[in-house]
Amino acid sequence: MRLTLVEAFALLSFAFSLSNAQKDAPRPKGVGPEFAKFYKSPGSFTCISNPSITLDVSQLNDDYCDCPDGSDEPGTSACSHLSPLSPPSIPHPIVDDAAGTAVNTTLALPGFYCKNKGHQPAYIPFTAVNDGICDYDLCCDGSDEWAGVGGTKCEDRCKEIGKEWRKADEARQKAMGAATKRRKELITEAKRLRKEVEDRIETLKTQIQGAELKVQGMKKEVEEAEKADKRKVITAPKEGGKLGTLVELAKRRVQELRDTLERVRSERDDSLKRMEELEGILTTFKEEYNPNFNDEGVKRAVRAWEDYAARDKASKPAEAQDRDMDEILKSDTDNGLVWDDFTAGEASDVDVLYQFENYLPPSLRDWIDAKLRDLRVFLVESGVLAGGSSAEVTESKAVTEARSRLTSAESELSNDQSELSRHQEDLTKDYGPDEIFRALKGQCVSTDSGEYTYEMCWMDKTTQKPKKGGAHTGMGNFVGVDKIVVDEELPPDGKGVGEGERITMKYENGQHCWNGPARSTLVVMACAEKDEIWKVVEEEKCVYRMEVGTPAVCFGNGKKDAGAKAGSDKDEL
Ligand code: MAN
Repeated sequence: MRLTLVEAFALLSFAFSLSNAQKDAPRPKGVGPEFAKFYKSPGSFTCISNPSITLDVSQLNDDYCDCPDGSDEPGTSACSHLSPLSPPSIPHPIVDDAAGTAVNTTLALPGFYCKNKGHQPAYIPFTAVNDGICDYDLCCDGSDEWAGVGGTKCEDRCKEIGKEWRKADEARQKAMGAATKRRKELITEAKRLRKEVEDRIETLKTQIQGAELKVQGMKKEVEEAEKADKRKVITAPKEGGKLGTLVELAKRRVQELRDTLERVRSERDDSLKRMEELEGILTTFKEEYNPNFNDEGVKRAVRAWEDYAARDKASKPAEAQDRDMDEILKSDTDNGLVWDDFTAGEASDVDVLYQFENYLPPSLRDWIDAKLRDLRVFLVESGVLAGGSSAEVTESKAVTEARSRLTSAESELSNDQSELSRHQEDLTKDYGPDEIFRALKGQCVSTDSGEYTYEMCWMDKTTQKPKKGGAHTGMGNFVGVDKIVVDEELPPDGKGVGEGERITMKYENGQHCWNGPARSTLVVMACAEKDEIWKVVEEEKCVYRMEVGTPAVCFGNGKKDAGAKAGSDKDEL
């Protein structure tokens, strides 16, 4: 569609005049800009939540409540008896006589709108309109007392209040910035800690696989050592017994022979060296003597040497012989002969002789062995035999050592397994939003209150210590993270939990209270620049509530829920 220049101009002028008319139409007293659209139709007004009811414009703000939702009295307290919009905003239906339909009695408007020029606009409850009190905290321009009831005059204080508020707001913003930064740092730290746990889990899994194999190996070693024990039959003499003495003698004799062999070999090697030296001298002598000197003695000596040299040379010791000798000269242990296995902690000679199953074929021996063990256990359990027999006591050193290696491998494995399940469980724990409390876990904050110093350790415990001295009283151990909705007046310094949903930590099962329950603490948190306990109250006997500020719960939007009222000068972080 193409417009002519004149048509376009005409349309533009219409739109301009319309928008100007809308902009210019004065809003009735007490109406906020977001509700202005309901008050535009000239001459009449339709109740906002009850479109079936239309009133004459003169009925607006005439101090008489015509609309069931109070929307005809935005600037007076005439409808202030109706339920406020929020909170609570649960409608209370009643039957509208005229229409016969259900209507609700909840106010359509949030309150009387104070423009508060120079500060922030705000809604004040209708009950406060023209009540003779200047409510500067919400209505700094004093417009809520427009009727001057009883001569009340509220001057406009928005300029100074606004200035002060902006100054405080700047500080709040700064603090909020610092708190948000701190929260980010905590989240980074929490992530790092989580990663550490995850990595440790991976390491432990590998470690456990290795430890399991080790345990299996050690079990085999114990079995082998036990089998070797059984194979020893008579070779297990007791020190001091006949066989033990024999073992001692054999051990000593073997050592003597080894020492002698070593000495003889070294003497042999020395003699061979001397002989080689002499033979060298004589060879030189024979080559260098002068046969022209007719010295019979020399000639005889040379001949004798030639005869000697012509004879079979004394053969050098064969290398193989030397190797054998090296083997013999090795220590007994290196030769696989562990004397201790035959002496220390062994059964008496008689015991060994009576271990008759050792003389039997292996299959029968194992069967009898099992039966005998069962019988022994039965006799010990029935009190016929005393516990701990020579069979146990006389276990070989090799078995004892293998068993102790197995025990320590098993305990290493079980330590790793319990550490693994501890870490796996930790990953499923509730550490709050972004797992932030991981970063704070174990850290503590304390404050003095009344006769006590109170301490709260994140995800750990709460305690109470008398200032005069004396022992700590446990006020509970950490149970879990939770949430509650609170609705509390915020102190002027903002150090309180305020209004809205708040994260909590429960601490239970503290020290038992005389004539009361086990002590418990509910920690309610709100956003603050640093961790601090604001308030401790003993709500009931031994049931405590701590209000705690921490950047861990600063979610960037500030505690809007706590200071959502427009223009509230109680906005906190
Ligand atoms: C101590 C403190 C108090 C508590 C009483 C109960 O004095 O723990 O908080 O109320 O014991 O006997």
